[in-house]
Amino acid sequence: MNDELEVLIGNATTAFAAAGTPSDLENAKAQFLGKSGRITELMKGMASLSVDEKKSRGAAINKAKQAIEAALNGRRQALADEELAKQLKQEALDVTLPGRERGNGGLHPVSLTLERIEGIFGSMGFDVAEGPEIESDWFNFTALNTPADHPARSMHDTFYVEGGSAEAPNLLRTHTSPMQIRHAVQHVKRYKSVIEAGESMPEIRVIAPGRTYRVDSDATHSPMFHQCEGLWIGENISFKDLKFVFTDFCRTFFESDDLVLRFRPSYFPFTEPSAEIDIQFQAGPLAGKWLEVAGSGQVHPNVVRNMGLDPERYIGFAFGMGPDRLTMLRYGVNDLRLFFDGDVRFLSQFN
Ligand code: 2NM
Repeated sequence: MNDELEVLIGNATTAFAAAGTPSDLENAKAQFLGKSGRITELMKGMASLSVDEKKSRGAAINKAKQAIEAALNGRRQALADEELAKQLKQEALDVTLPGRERGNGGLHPVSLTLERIEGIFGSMGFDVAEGPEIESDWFNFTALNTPADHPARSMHDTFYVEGGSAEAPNLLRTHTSPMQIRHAVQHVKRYKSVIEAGESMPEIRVIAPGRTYRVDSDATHSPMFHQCEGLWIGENISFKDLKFVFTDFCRTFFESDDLVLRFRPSYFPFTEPSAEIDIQFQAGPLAGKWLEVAGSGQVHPNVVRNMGLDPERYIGFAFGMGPDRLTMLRYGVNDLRLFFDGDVRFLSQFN
């Protein structure tokens, strides 16, 4: 092979090496192996040669062409290898990295409070009654001696829903006391024969925790909130039992043996007499302040009658408290809405 062809091979190899991408390489190829490339030109240049000269010249050009093709293929492979290596590096997966843990989850702070309440009252012999959140006018208001002109009955305060009658539409319960009426009625039905025989019925001792609804929304009120009401009915259950039970509950719930309670006269349609219950911590950030935690009272004779019992024989007390507010007091949370925003950064702090 002559020098001219050696130089051509050298030039092609250099041009291919300079091509950084497959398309650059294809352009460089056209200069040497294309229709009007250097090899084609050399082939055309053989026209004037003799047969013998054509033979040896043709063989030499062919050899050069093969060498250039080999250089081209070598460079193609090198570029492909580079591209693959780059891609592998980019998509590298470190299988030794720790996995993303799903976490264990946990109970909502208000659920923790409800569990606490149920545990404490359970230890005092209270049943837990749960029931419908859509209530009838009878169970939510009428059976609870709530008069027609009571503000709780207004559209402004209560979410009315479809169902019931035009005069007494169904509603989202505004408290859990209707569940206590339901529970008491069931209890009375179960012990019907005992009662009719004039014997003593087992006492009704129940708490009713759950979701309740009122038209109200600010930092301390949510349209959906929780309530837990308590009821104890027997033949000789008095205000002193209420004071003992509720004092014991508060001291256990807040883990504070020197907690002081105050029963302040009040009014509820379903109790007479009625009292607001305030607590006072003797230590800690809330020490000395009177904090309202519940309403209470001796169950009104009309309500006892609506439970199917004779108010001359059966008597007792009831109370109602807000587990949301108890949770705020116990953990020092100052905005009720945090409980219902569903922000895991807040909720995960309680587990
Ligand atoms: C309260 C305050 C006072 C109450 C009354 C009854 C029932 F069913 F016996 F009539 N349940 N809960 C009651 C009494 C609730 O909440 C502030």
